Amino acid sequence: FQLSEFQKIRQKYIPVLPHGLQQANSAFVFQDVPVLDEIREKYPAISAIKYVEFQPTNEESSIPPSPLRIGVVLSGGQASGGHNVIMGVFDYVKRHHSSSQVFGFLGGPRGIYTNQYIEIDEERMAFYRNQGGFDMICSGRDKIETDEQYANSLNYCSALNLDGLIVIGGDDSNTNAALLAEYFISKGSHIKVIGCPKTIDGDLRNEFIEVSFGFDTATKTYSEVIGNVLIDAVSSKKYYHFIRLMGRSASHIALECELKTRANLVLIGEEVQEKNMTLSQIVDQLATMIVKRGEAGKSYGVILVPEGLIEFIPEVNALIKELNEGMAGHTGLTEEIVNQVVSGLSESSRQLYHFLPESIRNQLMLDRDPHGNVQVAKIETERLLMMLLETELPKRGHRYPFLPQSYYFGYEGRSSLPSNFDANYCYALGNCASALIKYNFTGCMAVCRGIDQPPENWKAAGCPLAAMMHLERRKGKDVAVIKKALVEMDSPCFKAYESMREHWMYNDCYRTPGPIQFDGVASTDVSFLLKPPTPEDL
Ligand code: FBP
Repeated sequence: FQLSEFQKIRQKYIPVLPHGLQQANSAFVFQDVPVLDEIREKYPAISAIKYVEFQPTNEESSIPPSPLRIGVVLSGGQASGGHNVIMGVFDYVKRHHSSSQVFGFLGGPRGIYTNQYIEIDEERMAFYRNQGGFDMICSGRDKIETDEQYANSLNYCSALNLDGLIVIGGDDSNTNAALLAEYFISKGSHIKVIGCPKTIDGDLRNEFIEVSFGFDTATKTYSEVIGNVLIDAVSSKKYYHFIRLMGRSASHIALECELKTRANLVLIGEEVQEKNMTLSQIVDQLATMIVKRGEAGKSYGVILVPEGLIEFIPEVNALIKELNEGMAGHTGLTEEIVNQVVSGLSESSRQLYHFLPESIRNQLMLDRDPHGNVQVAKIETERLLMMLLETELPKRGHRYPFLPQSYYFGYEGRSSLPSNFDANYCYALGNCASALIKYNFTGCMAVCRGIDQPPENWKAAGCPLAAMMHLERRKGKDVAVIKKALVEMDSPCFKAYESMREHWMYNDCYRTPGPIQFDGVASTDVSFLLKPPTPEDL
């Protein structure tokens, strides 16, 4: 397809590299990082890896450069900046040696074990510079799982004579990268495996990963539209807008959008869990706000609902866990299997299952993704809340109109043109991952630290994937996975919201952030997740 004039302008954007990655040669500082015993036992090779930080150096390398051959794969859901990671890899290896080559595995990890790839040449790369989406090589959610898939992955990467493979993915995909690195080492292969932190969800986050790429662009995209809905709400004064926001589990996206827009209320899944709030308590909170606003002459408002909320409601979570156990091993559920699974539920879960509207019941029964996750993107939690409020409000003698409108903002935020932050960040990650491969590091995630600062000052590093892993129950088994970071109740962002919650509920403090800016002061804005609002900002 043809690019728009604006896409062509963005193609010309030159990302800024951190100092530590600007020179041809690098120096390093190493650091030991703790790994859990249960992970060390299962994956001894990758557990021995150290954290390594790049330092600027002017010293020339004594080794003459030889061409590098690197494979890249995009894994899981789209996130703006994926093409810039590849661009960072491409520019790095070509700078290193003009005969270096980059190969893109097609359609996600499946492309590795089925040997589907393309070589990324100058012309193809030029087209995708600073563009959104993953369409250059596409993505997929397949996991490298079976012995045969592991063996094929190694065979095909070896046949391509790769120096390294870069897995650009979320927590599950990087878990897969870790296992692949362990497997390659155990087979005596010299092929390095490096991960890059991708996911709009913002939950691939820990002391080493400050934010995953795509979060900045996605939250800015959603906030633009939420801001527009807020102004519409206060203009017509007749609708309650329920906006569900993508983010599989953690509520980071919803919280960030709330801080950017100041909608009347955001439900935070983690708080619901922490306070053990039942579905009826959540509806109660919403109904109280709606009644009070109605009495103040306001029969309108905007409520943000994270898509992961449903899994945090204790009784729904218990139901989902039981369904997961019951459904493990089944795909393409028939009516007979559904009945069998439902009859195996505990009394309380069965009651809840039958209480839920049929649409939600069906959505809860959808096939899990290859990593065992419930497809929360398909569960219309906002509609469930609307339906329950339609029953609850009359019970409270609510005398004002309640006209709810529902929205789901999800896919439209994952493939936008990357913000300057994501364009720079991803370019740095691609450079960092390639440099790690060049210097023979494996089993690491490419990371940048201090990323609330200007990009030149970011510190690029490789962090052992094993240090991020723990055991978790998936598809009825305990498996080693990278831990997801949820919204913490004592985090600065949550605290900032909590301090304003009551005020934003009843006073319409709406904000319209407008579209993503690529020039001028607003183009360097970083998310609140990186730079939380101060009391003066609120
Ligand atoms: P990743 O974790 O792979 O980045 O994907 C996250 C996500 O965008 C979630 O926010 C959402 O629930 C899910 O993907 C949707 O999955 P799909 O693209 O398969 O519908």
